[in-house]
Amino acid sequence: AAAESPYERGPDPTRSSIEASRGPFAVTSTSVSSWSTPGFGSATITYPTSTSEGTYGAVAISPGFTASESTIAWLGPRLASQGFVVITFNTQSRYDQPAARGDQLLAALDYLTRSSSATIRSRIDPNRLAVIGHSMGGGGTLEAAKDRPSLQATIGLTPWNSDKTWPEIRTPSLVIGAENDSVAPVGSHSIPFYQSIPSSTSKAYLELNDASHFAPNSSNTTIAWSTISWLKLYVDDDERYRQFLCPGPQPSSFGEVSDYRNTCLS
Ligand code: 9J3
Ligand code: ZN
Repeated sequence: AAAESPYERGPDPTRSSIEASRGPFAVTSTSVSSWSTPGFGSATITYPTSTSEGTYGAVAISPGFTASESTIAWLGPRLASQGFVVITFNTQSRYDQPAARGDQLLAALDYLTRSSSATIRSRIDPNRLAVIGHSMGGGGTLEAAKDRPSLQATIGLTPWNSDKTWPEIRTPSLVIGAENDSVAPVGSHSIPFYQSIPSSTSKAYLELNDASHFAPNSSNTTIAWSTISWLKLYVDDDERYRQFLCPGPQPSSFGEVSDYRNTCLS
């Protein structure tokens, strides 16, 4: 086999392991009040208890317009139990626009790597960071990657942004749209975002069949397996997960996915 990434964590994945409600790592969570989080609101940090495999990549997750952390909280333990340190947060204002959400995603990562407890900092590799967001938070992931190209992955969940063109993006980006989204219709949001990212940047577009704008606000197996695989492949350079993304799901009108596109660069 090709040389393995030094950042591989956990056992060899299977379809059932990436779809499971929890991964192989036991996790714990800690709350952070808005008084102690510079540049974003109150937050929850969820991380693997084990240190026996070394450090983990870290992921910040923003909710959407008018929404609270609770709407994306399910992703904290879902992703952390696969071997990531995850911070889910409330934005400073529920009305913050995508650019402000992008800044807050970066502030949350900076908090994790510089100001969180020694227990948490010791688990994080500060060079392997990613951002996820729902709706305007998903639009914020593109803003964050434009501002900080050293990010290793972005994932937009039914992302919304008034800026439709992202030729600046150099960070591997997964765009997850919802077929029946009437708030951020895929034809004017997710698909143009995907298409405008350069073909030299690793990118994928996954469309949730028959789903609405709010599909990412509760546990969703398709979002989970694709997000886990994207983070593993690009944050951990873990090639064991490429099998789930390339060629990826075959769209079916009766299945979980109604469209899937991936440049599948090596
Ligand atoms: O974060 C979102 O759900 C964005 C969609 C939205 O309400 O945009 C209207 C300005
Ligand atoms: Zn459909």
